[in-house]
Amino acid sequence: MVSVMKGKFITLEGSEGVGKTTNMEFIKSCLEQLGIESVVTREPGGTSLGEKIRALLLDRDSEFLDDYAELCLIFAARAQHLARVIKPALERGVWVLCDRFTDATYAYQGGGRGVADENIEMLENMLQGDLRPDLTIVLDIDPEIGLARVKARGAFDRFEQEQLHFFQRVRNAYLARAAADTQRYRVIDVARSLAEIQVDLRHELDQFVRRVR
Ligand code: T5A
Repeated sequence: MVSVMKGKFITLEGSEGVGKTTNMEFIKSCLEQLGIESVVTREPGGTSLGEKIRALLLDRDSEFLDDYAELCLIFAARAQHLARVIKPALERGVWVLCDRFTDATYAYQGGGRGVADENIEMLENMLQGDLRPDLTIVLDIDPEIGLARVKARGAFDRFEQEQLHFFQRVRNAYLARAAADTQRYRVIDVARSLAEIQVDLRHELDQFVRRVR
């Protein structure tokens, strides 16, 4: 169900190195040009507690994390993020641009680790009620290319150390979710130049704004 908040909730998703960070400020500036105030945030993270949890989750030297411990840490960070940042902004009429949200949990913990979707859904319903993103943009690329981009940037974190087939499952999970709900999701091929990608991003944002205004 689409949120009934005053602001709109846009999430940016995709496997590793798809360019979420690179494109987030561009999205914010497109909205600004349309006279829309927005706040940029990320998951895991977005609050002081969430950033501490993020550090635990990404630390490649941390002890082996049980799949359900990982899942619960992610949702603990999300609960705090929803209560302190996302819902207050939406209630004020400010749009929220979030670098990853619950789709990442379905893709990484569900598709990647094999946690059953029903278990993720249970936590999603418990913590979010009927709040879902209004628009989810999935940046899509062959994980081999995405990982090469990340590698060129520096050392891998705990997730990035996974094998290629893990990221193929992550990608497939994103694409399956997008195919099942063409109203909410837009998939953009990012195996292209930034200029080409941003033409598509701009187009999708213009269409979305026209639809919801
Ligand atoms: N996670 C998260 C879960 O498992 N479950 C969950 O529920 C949630 C919320 C951290 C990790 O947490 C996991 C998934 C993640 O592994 P993150 O920080 O969002 O989440 O993870 P990353 O995907 O690792 O973020 P990155 O910062 O590494 O990737 P980005 O932001 O997608 O990519 P970006 O913009 O940094 O670009 C990567 C490199 O590619 C270049 C950039 O300059 C940069 O060097 N680049 C391009 N190069 C050529 N052509 C283009 N078009 C390019 N676009 C970008």
